[in-house]
Amino acid sequence: MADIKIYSATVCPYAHRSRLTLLEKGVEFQSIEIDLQNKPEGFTDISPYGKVPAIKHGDKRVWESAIINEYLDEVFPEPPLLPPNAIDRAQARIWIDFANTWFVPAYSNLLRSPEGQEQKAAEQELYDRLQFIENEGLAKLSKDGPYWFGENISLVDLTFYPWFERWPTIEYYRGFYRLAEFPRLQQWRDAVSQRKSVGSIANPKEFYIDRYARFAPVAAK
Ligand SMILES: N[C@@H](CCC(=O)N[C@@H](CS)C(=O)NCC(=O)O)C(=O)O
Repeated sequence: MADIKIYSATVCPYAHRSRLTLLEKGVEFQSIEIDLQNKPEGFTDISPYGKVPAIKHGDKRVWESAIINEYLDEVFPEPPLLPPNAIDRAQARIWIDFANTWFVPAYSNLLRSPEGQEQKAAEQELYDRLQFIENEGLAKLSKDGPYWFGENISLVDLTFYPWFERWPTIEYYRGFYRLAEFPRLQQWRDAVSQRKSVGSIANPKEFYIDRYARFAPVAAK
């Protein structure tokens, strides 16, 4: 049995990515829920940045979700979650980087913007990112398959999906319903949501709406 422990928080989309990767690999693992408001003593011995996710594999430690996912893909090669050739793997890493440096900040900015010009700018920013995914990503790479790279699920799907499971937060708190304008993205989200791995740890939208209230400030009166 693989001796894997993942230090996680149910609310955290980054930890969600790495739990999905473990589930897709079919590896047995132990998930340890960390209370991020009250981290256990010594947590930085396991996760030097003090964040989730982090994993322990035997006595080895890995942290940072994107790095954890690539590590898991290397040490548990079946089923592979990166494409077989170098150019497609490069594309996959570009999209994982896009998720971290362009998409997630846009989602967070909108959630954190209660009103006014700042909120309008954040809406536009998120809209632009969705449009880029639709036209530059899914339209060019998915072909007729359900996933980012067509027929086979990959780390790119697992990297983005947690924010789409949390999408009701952006609708509820910011009235942003514009995902409806992107048919490929919606089909992609539906396909990924049907995965056994995803279903096995999915939370209802009420869970996220409740837990994300603290990240979505209301306008001052
Ligand atoms: N770049 C990190 C981000 C992880 C992250 O921000 N985790 C948050 C929870 S979603 C966390 O642990 N926050 C606790 C803290 O910063 O003290 C990754 O990809 O793993």
